[in-house]
Amino acid sequence: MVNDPDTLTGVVLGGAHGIYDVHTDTGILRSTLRGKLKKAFAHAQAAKSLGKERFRRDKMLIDPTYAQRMERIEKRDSGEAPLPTRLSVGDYVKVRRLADGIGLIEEILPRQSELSRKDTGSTEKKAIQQTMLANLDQVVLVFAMAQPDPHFGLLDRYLTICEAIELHPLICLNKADLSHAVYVDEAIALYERIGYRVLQTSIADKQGVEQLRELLKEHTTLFTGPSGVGKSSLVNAIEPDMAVKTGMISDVTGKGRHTTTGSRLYPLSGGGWLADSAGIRALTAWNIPPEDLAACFVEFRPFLGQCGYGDCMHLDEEECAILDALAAGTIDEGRYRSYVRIYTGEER
Ligand SMILES: Nc1nc2c(ncn2[C@@H]2O[C@H](COP(=O)(O)OP(=O)(O)OP(=O)(O)O)[C@@H](O)[C@H]2O)c(=O)[nH]1
Ligand SMILES: [Mg+2]
Ligand SMILES: [Zn+2]
Repeated sequence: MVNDPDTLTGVVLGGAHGIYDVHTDTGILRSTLRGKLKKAFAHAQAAKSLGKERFRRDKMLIDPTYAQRMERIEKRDSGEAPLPTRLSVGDYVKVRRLADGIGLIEEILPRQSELSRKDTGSTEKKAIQQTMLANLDQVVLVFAMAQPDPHFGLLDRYLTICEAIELHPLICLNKADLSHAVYVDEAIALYERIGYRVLQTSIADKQGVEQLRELLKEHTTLFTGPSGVGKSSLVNAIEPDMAVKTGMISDVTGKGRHTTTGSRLYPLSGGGWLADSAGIRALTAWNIPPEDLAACFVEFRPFLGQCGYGDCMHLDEEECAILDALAAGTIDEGRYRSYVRIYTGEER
């Protein structure tokens, strides 16, 4: 089976109701999970008593791949272990090409990471983790240098989420062609000092666009940031054909573009994937437990464990190593304020 030329490795771009679009080297395959087809197989078995040949012929009229599919399933159905059936956008899969544009997902490959949303039901206890995106490994946090003026408190919020789920963040300050306030330059220096990569880009003069495109290669990246900062403009500059491509994918699924549930991935011509805005909801829905928050501020880390109290929350406790570092100017005041704001649950 490993050498079967019809078995390909692909990436799940999107899906709904048990039908998934899988991107492979030979195009997008509209695919079902093997488990789903098992049900169809059971249905076919039941139909046998009604006259197998007639059922087959009728079925063939509405689905030309039916006979082929059933044959393959019959062959494979003997004594194999069940496969995982929970599939997410971003999953790498083994998919069997059954016909032009049609596939069968046979195996889900191990995930490198997953971004899940805590679905809190009627009771807290029933909260379940729903995976929104698999294998996402990078987030580009886009802000404008001006118009609108950047709000670094919001950037800190995004950064802590990235740190909490170990997603690599890139800070992108767009509209570098516009004149901007001094505090923006100070912030750039600060974020670079604490270890973040800060890109300055502009659509107007294409500054930093090539650099950004390079950084997206071979990654699965989510773009996020406030409205009007130029996220769409950046994506279009990086991938001019993106709009065309998304249109094509919509045709394959036969669905409109305004899907409200689930995320979608878009292939980048340079290699790698871009996650769409549904992933953003998953990201911002993330709640960091208060006791984990300080460690999500990267520059706080060297001081953690050095406070007088083991359970120090670094708010007004005595012998607090974080407050000492703040007083000494080692920790930036604005960043500390962000810590307090997020800790106390203040809106921005
Ligand atoms: N001067 C300047 N304007 C830009 C730049 N990038 C984008 N813009 C403009 O900023 C406005 C907003 O850009 P969008 O790409 O729609 O912003 P967005 O982040 O996708 O906004 P939402 O979709 O609302 O979240 C548009 O008028 C763009 O032309 C830039 O680098 N420099
Ligand atoms: Mg946009
Ligand atoms: Zn402390």
